[in-house]
Amino acid sequence: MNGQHTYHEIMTQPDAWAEALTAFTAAAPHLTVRWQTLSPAQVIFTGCGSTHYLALSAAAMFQQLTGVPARACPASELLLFGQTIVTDPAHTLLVAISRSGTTTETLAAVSQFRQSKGRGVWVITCYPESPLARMADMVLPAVAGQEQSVAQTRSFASMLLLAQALAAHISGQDWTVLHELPAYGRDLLRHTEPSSQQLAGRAELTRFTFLGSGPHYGVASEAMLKMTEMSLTAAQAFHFLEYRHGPMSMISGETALIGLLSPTDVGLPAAAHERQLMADMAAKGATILSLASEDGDILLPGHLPTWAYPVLYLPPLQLLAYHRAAAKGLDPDNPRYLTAVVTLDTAVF
Ligand code: F1P
Repeated sequence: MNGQHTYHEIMTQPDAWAEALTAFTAAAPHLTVRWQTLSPAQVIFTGCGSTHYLALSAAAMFQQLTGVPARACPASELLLFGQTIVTDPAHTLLVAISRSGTTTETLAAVSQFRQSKGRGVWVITCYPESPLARMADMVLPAVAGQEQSVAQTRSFASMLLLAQALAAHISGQDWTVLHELPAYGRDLLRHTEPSSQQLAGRAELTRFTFLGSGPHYGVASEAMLKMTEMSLTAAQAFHFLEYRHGPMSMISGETALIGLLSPTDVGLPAAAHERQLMADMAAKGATILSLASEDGDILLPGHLPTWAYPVLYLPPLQLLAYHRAAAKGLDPDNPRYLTAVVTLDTAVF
C-alpha cells in the first residue's frame, strides 16, 4: 500500500513524543549546569530542510523564553556564509538538529564551527550514536522518532518537543507540563483526520498556503514542506501579516489558506491580527482552515503555556499532506527525487 510507513509514523508519534520526554528527564538535571558553564552570548540553531524549519521554531522559542539572542539558519549557510551569521564563535552555542545525524552540510558546519573555537555544540537527533552526535558536547535523543519514510513526521515532532523542553527548562519553566501532550496528540490524530482528509481531497484546491508567526512560523514552513514533497502540490509559508504584502494577490477559489493561530490568552495583539487576516482572506474567496485553541476549525487544547503549543499543530497538517498525496495517487513514503539523507562531496567544503 502506498504511504504505509508515513501513515504509521504519523499515527504512532505520540508514543515517540513520550519517549523523547523520558530521555529529556534523564538529561535535564545536567542541563542547567552545562548552560551556566557555557553562558553563551548567542545561540545558533541549525539543520537542513525539515530540521532547518525546526531550528526556526526552536530559536524563536529559545530567545522568547531565555532572553538570550538566538537565531536559526540552514547548515549550508552557516558553512558557506558563516560570517553573516556568527560574530563571535567563542561566545556562541551551536545547536545542530538532524534526524539522521549524517547530513553532510550539518556535519561540515559543525566541524567548521569547532575549528573556529566555537563555545559549544549541542545536538538534537534521532540517532545518538551518529557522526553528528559524536561531535557534540551534549545530545538530546529522540530514538523512538526514527522512521523508514523519507519525509520527516514523527521524527520532526519528537525533536521539536525536545527543543520546546530545552527552551522551557533553561528558562526555569516547569517543562514537565509537556508530559500532557502525547494524550492531546492522540486526540488530535483521532478527531482531525476526517476534516484533513476531506480538505485534502478537494481537487479544485491547487495551492496550499500556511501562515504562522513567532515560534509557529517554522512549523508552518514544515507543513508547507510536507505538502510539497509528499503530494507535489504548490505550497508556500508566510508570517501572518506578511501575507497582506503581496502574496494575497494570488487568492482565488483554488487557494487553501491554513492558519496556525497564536493562542488568544497571552495578551499579545498578534492573536487578534491573525484572526482578522483569516476573515479578510475568506471574504476574498480563499478556503480557510484555522488551527487554534478555543476558536479554531481544528481545536487545540486550551490552558497550556504558549511554549507548549508548537508540536500540537503538526498531526493534522501531516495528515493533510498524507491524504493529499493519497488523493493524487502518489506514494508519500517515496517523494519524487528525494532521499532520506542528502550526502554531498565533502572535498568541496
Ligand atoms: C534532513 C532532510 C531534509 C529533507 C527531508 C529528509 O535530514 O534530509 O533535508 O528535507 O525531509 O531530511 P536530517 O539532517 O534531519 O537527517
